[in-house]
Amino acid sequence: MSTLDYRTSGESHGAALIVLVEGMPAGVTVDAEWVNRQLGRRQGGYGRGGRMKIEQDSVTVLSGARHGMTIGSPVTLQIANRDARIESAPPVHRPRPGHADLAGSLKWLTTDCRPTLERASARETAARVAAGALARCLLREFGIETIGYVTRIGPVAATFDSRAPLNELQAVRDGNEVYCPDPLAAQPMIDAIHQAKVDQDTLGGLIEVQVRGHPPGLGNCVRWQDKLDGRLMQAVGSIQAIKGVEIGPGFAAAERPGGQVHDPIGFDPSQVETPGLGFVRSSNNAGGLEGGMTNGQPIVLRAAMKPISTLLKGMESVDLRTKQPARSDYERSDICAVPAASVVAENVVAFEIARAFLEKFGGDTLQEVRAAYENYLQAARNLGSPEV
Ligand code: EPS
Repeated sequence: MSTLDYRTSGESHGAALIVLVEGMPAGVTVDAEWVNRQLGRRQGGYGRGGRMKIEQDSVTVLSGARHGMTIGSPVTLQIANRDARIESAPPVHRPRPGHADLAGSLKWLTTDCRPTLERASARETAARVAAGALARCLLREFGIETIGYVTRIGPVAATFDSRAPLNELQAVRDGNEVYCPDPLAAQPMIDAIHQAKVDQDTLGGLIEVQVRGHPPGLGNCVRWQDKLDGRLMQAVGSIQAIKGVEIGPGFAAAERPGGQVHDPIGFDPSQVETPGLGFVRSSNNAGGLEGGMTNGQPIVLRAAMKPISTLLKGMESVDLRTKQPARSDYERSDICAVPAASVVAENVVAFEIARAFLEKFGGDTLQEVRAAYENYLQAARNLGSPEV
């Protein structure tokens, strides 16, 4: 049994994107339709560019499953690119500020930014969504759910209660084109994206991801590499265009005294069947993580996405061949991809949760994972009782 992990490969205009997932136990249903729904959501959202009209992302399961179930071997998922024209795609000599163009050209010693941008493109996130959605096929077996939504687009912020039941948040989110849990903010967000398009500009925003239904004790305070807060920040911070990640109130907690930040601990025996195992907190400023481990409260994480770096009107740049001033090149792109990024964040967070879950409860088969999980829950509920 290996650690749950994944690797992606593929270029934006290459033949396909591939993701190879290792460490899935045998016996998990591979719900390809569900995975494809996640891919479809990633393609959507108001403000997406022309590419999304060409592609219809869906996975082909190349390995690791039989009769729709995992068999313990690596699962390979392929998403074919319809716009597979990497060999004829034109060179890009005038790097776009904010994109990987300049840094990559200096790294790989080329005046053509094309090879860099082909891999740096956010198209790669389709593969990450497929991996996360596959991981969710496992998490769903244990009632663990993740949700991502948009809380700000440029100047427009959402107002909503993030403690609302997930199905309520999801119903509102899925009812508008910006994946926002505040129905009143959705139209002003759409208007702001439209205005950015008119201005030949782009817009960023904020994303929130929550995890619910998971047990305490995922992650580890022992090795810095295993701390789940750091791992979640890496998973989300590595999504293209994300420039900041915070857990709970994050940076705002630095402004308040401890007595107004830390979440008082209580115990309510009527709640022992809930993920907190009876331990209740009157607030959740820790965002569900203390010491790099889950504490049984919902995980709440936020990320800031900068505006897309390809501007129709271009920006001041330099032609790498001559080093003379030039407007940056234009590549077909999006005006705003914050809704899409919320889908990516929801799924990469799910993958990290599944990895941490299998670190604690892992086995070769789903049956063994379930037994380990139930055994743990029973022991944790008995903690401190006289009969233990
Ligand atoms: C994307 C595919 C890309 C862009 C976008 C995200 O396709 P193309 O470059 O062919 O238009 O729409 O990529 C970027 C925003 C970027 O900066 O690279 C996708 O599938 O998400």
